[in-house]
Amino acid sequence: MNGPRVVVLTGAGISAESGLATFRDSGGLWEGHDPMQVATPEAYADDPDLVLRFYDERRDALAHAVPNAAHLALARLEDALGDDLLLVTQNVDDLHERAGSRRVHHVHGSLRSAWCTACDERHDWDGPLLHRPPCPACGARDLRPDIVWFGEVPHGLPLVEDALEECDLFVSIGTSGLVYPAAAFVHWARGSTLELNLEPSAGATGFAQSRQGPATVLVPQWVEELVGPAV
Ligand code: BJW
Repeated sequence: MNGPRVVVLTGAGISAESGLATFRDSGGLWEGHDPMQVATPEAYADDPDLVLRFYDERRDALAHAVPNAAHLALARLEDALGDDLLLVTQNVDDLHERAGSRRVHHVHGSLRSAWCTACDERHDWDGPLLHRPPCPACGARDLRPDIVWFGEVPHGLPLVEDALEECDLFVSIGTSGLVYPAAAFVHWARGSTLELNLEPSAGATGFAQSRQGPATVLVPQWVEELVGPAV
């Protein structure tokens, strides 16, 4: 491909119109929870039932959600750009994949995966974890959500860093810009930068351009500008 090399970062805002709660907006996932009580390894050690129930409920909600126009537009962008697009998501849902994106890089893990802390195997997982099911590989009852919590290292950062250093354009969609290292990607990007968000994020001033509105409107518009109308 000879198109522009594009890195797209998505956050909870892109899935909001699919009915999945964001983290920090009013009515968000953490309104009734202290993040430090559910999204740290320490929280899990202190009260595993609380943490497992929180993620079981979200896995259940995900089963009833469907991709929206923003996810579909990014899948179309991949069809047009091929390997010149790297789609990086902080989201632990699978709505990009279900929209048709094939190369999705989940830096914060996946709700539909369980990680056995006894044998270190990861397993596709759609059911609950609260009842401590055995690991399909080793039988230990030590499966935890395969999620990157605060204080843990996000997945695959070298690949993202390389892509950002070589990209022509970095686009951040539906993320508050409050969680690192993703919040710093805009500063690692070599090329032009664009934010698409409901409102200016905490990092908005770091972008060359910032557009405000719902992802289901802004993302299809931007994809059409870049690769033309859907046929
Ligand atoms: C719409 C919309 C619509 C709504 N259309 N838009 C200082 C500097 C650097 C780092 C740190 C620091 N202090 C502490 C740290 C470390 C820490 C951190 O960032 N803490 C902050 C609180 C400051 N980071 C870490 O610990 C990370 N690890 C790490 O740094 O390791 C060290 C290391 C790094 C590199 C190399 C080697 C070592 C790990 C972070 C893990 C984050 N995990 C979570 C929770 C687990 C997953 C889960 O439960 O699902 O991931 S936190 C939570 O926030 C979740 C999200 O992925 C993440 C980002 O949230 P997001 O997506 O931005 O959602 P919201 O709700 O905040 O925002 C939604 C946005 O959408 C809003 O702006 C809305 O306006 C918008 N929106 N509807 C468009 N319809």
